[in-house]
Amino acid sequence: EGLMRPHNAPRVAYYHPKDVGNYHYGERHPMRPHRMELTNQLVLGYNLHEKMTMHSPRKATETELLEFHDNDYVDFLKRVTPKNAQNLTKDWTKFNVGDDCPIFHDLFSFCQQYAGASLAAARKLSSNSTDIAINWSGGLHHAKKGEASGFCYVNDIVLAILELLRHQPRVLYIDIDIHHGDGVQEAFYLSNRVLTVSFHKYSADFFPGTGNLSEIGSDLGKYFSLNVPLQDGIDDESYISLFKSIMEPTITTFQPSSIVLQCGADSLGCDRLGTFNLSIAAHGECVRFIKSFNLPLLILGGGGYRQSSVARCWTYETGICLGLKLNNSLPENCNYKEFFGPDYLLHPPLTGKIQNLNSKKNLEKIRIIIKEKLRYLNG
Ligand code: V1S
Ligand code: CA
Ligand code: ZN
Repeated sequence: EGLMRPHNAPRVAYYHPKDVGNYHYGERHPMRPHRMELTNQLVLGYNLHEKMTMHSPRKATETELLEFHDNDYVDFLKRVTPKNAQNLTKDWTKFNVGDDCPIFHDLFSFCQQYAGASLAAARKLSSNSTDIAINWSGGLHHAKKGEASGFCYVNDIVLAILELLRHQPRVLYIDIDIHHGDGVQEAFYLSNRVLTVSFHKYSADFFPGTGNLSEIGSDLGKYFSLNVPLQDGIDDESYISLFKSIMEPTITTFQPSSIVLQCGADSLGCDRLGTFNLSIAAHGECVRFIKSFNLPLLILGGGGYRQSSVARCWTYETGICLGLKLNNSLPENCNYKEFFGPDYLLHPPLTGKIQNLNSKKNLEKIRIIIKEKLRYLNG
């Protein structure tokens, strides 16, 4: 237990699978698990480990993965190696592995590690042994029941939500990764016990191409999927104001028993795949706002393709969870400090902004349409 936890500060449990930073998707691939190691070192550099409980979770078991995933898919992930992959080319199409989701060394262990961490975090919340649980290696929101998608193999978010639903009536899922949280939306599309909300860039040629305003859920789940489609270049002020004005009534109306927040950092400015202009301060403000509802909270990672920005963002957000104000100058003694030059600041000024294609009028239209949908939630 943290030695110096202020009376009003929440209990925070931090899950970092040992070795998760040592996996490699491949030289050309934008996803770098090493960013988790950078994040962890920055968290340690700021001494945040003294103020929360630190956990090295065990790997998820096959049985645990099968709570959501198909047997033949889990079996494939378990068996496939870079060496035998060539003999299994028929399965490549079926399970959607290839360029986006490559077969790399120890792939199955990687999946078990990040999923094991999200499951352990969910169990900690379920047993009311913590107020906030964090797993920056999780948040892989595109994985489907029977196939990989968009750098994601197993869906740790769906598994964690299923674990929460064993003890709780309603879970709210919020996704601020720049990509649509399609795998989580699809898993709970027919359910009124999980409300999913994704903020994302939406256009036909931007991955995964789903997440239109008109996707609202079906059957019992009708109105329990919300989508906030945005265009390039959205700035801090419009994003924060839209986020708050949608999430406040969503939480008040849905009354979740817990919240899962996917904090994909590819919505930050200067991301290698993303095209928004958010600062780390604005990204973090979304976390601060959700935390202010004082509900059991599971915080997950996700995308994020500039390693130094990802580590800064998730360290800052770990500080927000703890209710701490972190010094803008990075700690003196910190491994990998050379990654954070030339400024060595937690909040370096944004350079090279992208033109904001979201008009005030269009954002207002989105806000109104979503608020209208919320009116149907209580029948
Ligand atoms: N945008 C993008 C992008 N870049 C790549 C990529 C680039 C180089 C490689 F060696 C391998 C892959 N793939 C994509 C996207 C997938 C984005 C996934 C985001 C994941 C997340 O942040 O939301 C959560 C962790 N894929 C595509 O755009 C699909 C293609 C259509 C184009 C790229 N090729 C490689 C596959 C087909
Ligand atoms: Ca999203
Ligand atoms: Zn993403």
